[in-house]
Amino acid sequence: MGKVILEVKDGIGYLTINRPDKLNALNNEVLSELNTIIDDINKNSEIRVVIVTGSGEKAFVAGADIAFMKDLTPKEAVDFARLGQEIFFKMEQSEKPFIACVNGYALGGGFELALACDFIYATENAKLGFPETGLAIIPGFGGTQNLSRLVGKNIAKELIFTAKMITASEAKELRIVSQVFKTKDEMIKFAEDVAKQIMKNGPIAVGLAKRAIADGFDLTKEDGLKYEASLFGVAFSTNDAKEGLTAFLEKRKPEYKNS
Ligand code: DAK
Repeated sequence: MGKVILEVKDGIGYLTINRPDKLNALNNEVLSELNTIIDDINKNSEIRVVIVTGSGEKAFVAGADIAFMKDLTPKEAVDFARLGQEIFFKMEQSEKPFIACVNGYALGGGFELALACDFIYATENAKLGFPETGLAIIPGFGGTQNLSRLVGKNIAKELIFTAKMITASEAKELRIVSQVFKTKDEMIKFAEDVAKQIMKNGPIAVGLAKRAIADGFDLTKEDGLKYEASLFGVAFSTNDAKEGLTAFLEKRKPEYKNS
């Protein structure tokens, strides 16, 4: 069994980090498999939405693998960092939505994996945080950038400087997590319903909207609006847009072909 598993069912890709004996910690092997699987997901037109979770009940991902990192040479550390950043960036740039389902610990690189997804659900037993400063390192897979963009600089600094873990309900209050569930099964079921709702919509439009929000976020308002307008134009070059608008006027359900 691989360290990262991808199963595809009814348009949903179930991506599971599968190293439960080490709380799904990310070492080179996990990252390399994850890299290949993200490429596969991006190429696979059968997959419309991806649900990301960790194997077992205890952890989503308890961070980058500390045992693995401890003995890295500076060159190996750079390669490890580059690989992680590349993967997480690919997820953010993917046209498919990624939903993080956080079961248990999401720490360090695991929290960063969740933040690289488009939104986050969590179970009541989830604990999220950046323990890195306690290890005398800093988050390196985008955490300082993504968390501060999500919750603002002050809260991000408080969480990163203190290295404290927060509960799922505290994370919901901070709007890091959108919903909290009693069990992992309930959470996955909810994520599947949300995925089905997304899959009713134009696939290219969902991808363009993701891109408009992701890439537009760091632009000035004026440039963001120009960017949105250009992607709006791209949507109008698709058959699906013609189908969506026509179906509304003909009072029928649209049939999208991803073209
Ligand atoms: N790495 C390696 N092994 C880990 C691990 C981790 N992050 N987390 C857990 N494990 C292993 C434990 O060593 C243990 O293995 P055995 O001893 O059984 O062989 C097994 O998983 C079960 O864990 P525990 O026995 O510790 O379980 P507990 O319930 O007692 O505690 C815990 C759960 C999550 C509170 C505890 O395991 C823990 O504190 N884990 C470490 C959490 C952590 O500090 N995570 C952050 C890692 S640092 C960068 C890129 C990325 C990063 C930084 C820079 N660059 C690009 C520059 C990211 C850094 C991190 O993520």
